[in-house]
Amino acid sequence: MTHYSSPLPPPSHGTDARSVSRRRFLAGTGSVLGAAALAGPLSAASAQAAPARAALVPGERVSALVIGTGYGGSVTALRLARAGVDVHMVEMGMAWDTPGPDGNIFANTTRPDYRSYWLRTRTKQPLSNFLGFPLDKDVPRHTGILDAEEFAGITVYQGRGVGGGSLVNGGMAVTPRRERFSAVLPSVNTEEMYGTYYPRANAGLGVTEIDPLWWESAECYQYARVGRKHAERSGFPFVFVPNVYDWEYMKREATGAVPKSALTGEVLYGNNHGKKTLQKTYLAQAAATGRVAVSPLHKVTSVSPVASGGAGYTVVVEQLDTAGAVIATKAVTADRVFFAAGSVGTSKLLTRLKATGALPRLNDEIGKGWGDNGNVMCGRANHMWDATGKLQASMPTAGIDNWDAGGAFAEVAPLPTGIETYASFYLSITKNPHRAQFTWNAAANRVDLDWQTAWKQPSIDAARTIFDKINKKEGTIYRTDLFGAYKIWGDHLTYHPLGGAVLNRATDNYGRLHGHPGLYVMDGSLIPGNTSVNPFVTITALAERNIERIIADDL
Ligand code: FAE
Repeated sequence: MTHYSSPLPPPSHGTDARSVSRRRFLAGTGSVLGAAALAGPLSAASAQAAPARAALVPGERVSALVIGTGYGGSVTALRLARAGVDVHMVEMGMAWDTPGPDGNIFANTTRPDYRSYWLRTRTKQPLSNFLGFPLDKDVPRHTGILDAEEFAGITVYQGRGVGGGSLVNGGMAVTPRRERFSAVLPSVNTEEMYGTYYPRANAGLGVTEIDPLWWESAECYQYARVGRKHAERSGFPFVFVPNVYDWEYMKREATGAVPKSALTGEVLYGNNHGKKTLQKTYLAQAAATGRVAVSPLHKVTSVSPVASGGAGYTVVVEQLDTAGAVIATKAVTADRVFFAAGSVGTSKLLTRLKATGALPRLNDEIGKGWGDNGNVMCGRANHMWDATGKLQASMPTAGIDNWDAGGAFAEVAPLPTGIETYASFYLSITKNPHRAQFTWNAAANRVDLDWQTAWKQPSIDAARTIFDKINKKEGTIYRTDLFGAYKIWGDHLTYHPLGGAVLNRATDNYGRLHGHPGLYVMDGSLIPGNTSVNPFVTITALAERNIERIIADDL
């Protein structure tokens, strides 16, 4: 029982010392976080609002223009503002601060509607089928929250709106194991990251660990306990991971004291309560400085040096209506521009701006080094005595770590359908060596990505090192009904796009773009394709590191 008093979940039956130490590497971000770090300056922000909406005025001059309001953009805005710089954030998605006709801001995962997808007329659900039936349905075209952006060989899911990916993601806030970090970002000082920037990021994001006692008995985590039992019976280390969900709120959801969010399956199309998105953390703090404004439904289409040869950049921005039509085109001047449009958004912009001559001095690394973080999904069909539960919390809390032996870290994911499925569902992050490149397709007037579906095979092989063994041990089989008819692997997608403007290649070692002083990259495009775990804590920590240096040296 002594383990219960530690901040880490208790060891379970069959856990050896080795797996306890492995468990600590993820759950043990506690040692990185530390209580002191969590009590840091951002932790009290949760109830505050995101920065005030303020549509850009054509012709205006701004000191710092930040493209995108996800993790990289939010860190950048806050730190610049605290350093006394006025910041304008430009976000192509909506503000997500106004309830719809049902009284909720966000749609439920099981009932997608006009709010759910970015400019699609039919949903494109990551898990497309169930028991042989297709799940997708028609929806009105709207600037909804989840973009399923299709390239030739892969669909890339991304959040759209003020808060970026934090609006739609699972909240899993994972610091990579320290000894794996140099493979992720070889030019970055590990000491500094683990001593300063990871703790700062975890504090800023409001990362905490679930109460292990509650987890052991909560109905909504039965699926995760089944996941643990099967992992450990096959000898795999099972690790708890921190999250940004408010666990006290979840406990109250379970008792019926407050409106349900995670416990009614909300995640992919937004959480109405409980999740500490960037709107409640970094962006709320940025708003509190009084120096940050945000223009939602504004999409940056061009950045180029000012024509007169003077200082700064001309930024062209299209204002959209909620049907996606351009209702105004505005040009403003910015002293500095911070690209934080996400790995795909930033890479697409820079690839096009270099190829079309708007930013001719960008180097040849632009568009390169893109990866899918090795994402691959699968389900297993359990025996009738291993029910995973009708009620499944949408926030994952744990994973199976077979990275060293098999190149896979598998998140034990929820399948919050509201019915008993007897299925265990997993999103694996794998060591996939393939890297794709963005290129400008002048004939089609678009940016292409040369990822090939067949490149997922190393990810499938890595995931199989876990699930073939578990299936053999348990006498179970893979589900073949979740991604199409008789299709085992969800190998057509990623939730974790990374790379395209890689640190110390397309930029210097702090995100300054080569060739054009005053332009910076601050988001997931800096990370070369894989983080070994879920990426947003690393994106946040890297942005914290880079902006500190940029403020000290450039401003
Ligand atoms: P991101 O958060 O994508 O923000 C970029 C922003 O820029 C977006 O709001 C865009 O709308 C906006 N934008 C793009 N282009 C333009 C333009 N031209 N003009 C104006 N605005 C623009 O970038 N990660 C984890 O660590 N844990 C998880 O549990 C997890 N679960 C996920 C679940 C789902 C369904 C998805 C889709 C992602 C998940 N992720 C998770 C990934 C995580 O959300 C992602 O790595 C970060 O959001 C990326 O952060 P960035 O700052 O790079």
